[in-house]
Amino acid sequence: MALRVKALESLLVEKGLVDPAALDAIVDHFEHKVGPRNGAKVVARAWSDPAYRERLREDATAAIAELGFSGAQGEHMVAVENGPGVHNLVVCTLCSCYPWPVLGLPPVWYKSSPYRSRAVIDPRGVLAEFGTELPADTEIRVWDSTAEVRYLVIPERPSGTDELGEAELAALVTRDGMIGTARL
Ligand SMILES: [Co+2]
Repeated sequence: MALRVKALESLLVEKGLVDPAALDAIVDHFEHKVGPRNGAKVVARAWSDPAYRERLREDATAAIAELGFSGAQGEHMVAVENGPGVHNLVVCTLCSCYPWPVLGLPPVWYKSSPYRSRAVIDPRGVLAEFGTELPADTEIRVWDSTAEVRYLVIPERPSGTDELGEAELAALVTRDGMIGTARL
């Protein structure tokens, strides 16, 4: 696949249809500017500001847009909150729907057929394979993303972080924590 992509890119550049610098800029944009750091800021704000958390519950699309994150693949956002005894996991069983404005591009495994099918059939087993062992009495809620609705998991705020500011809190939030395959 990597070779095919490279061959296609070379051809497009050779024919003058794309500018390699523009391609680099697009990849950089999704990897570094639209990556999961955006979602981490949303989570950190939700942990720090109860009024924001309430707005996130009521209308996640609008609350996320307050921080400047909106656009394609993020038009209808729902925030799902982990808490004592509840863990949320996001999948797209049909394809690879994913909240681009807050998480960037999906990881390869998110698009794989084993993840897409097994996250629904055996979420606890899938989580264990990610190294996420949940207590037996924790309820696991699996959310199936669609072209209509995209989900962002709000992980539990780690203990011992009372003194941290938003930027420091955001640094603790991982991409997999916001998909739900990991805990923080
Ligand atoms: Co999909």
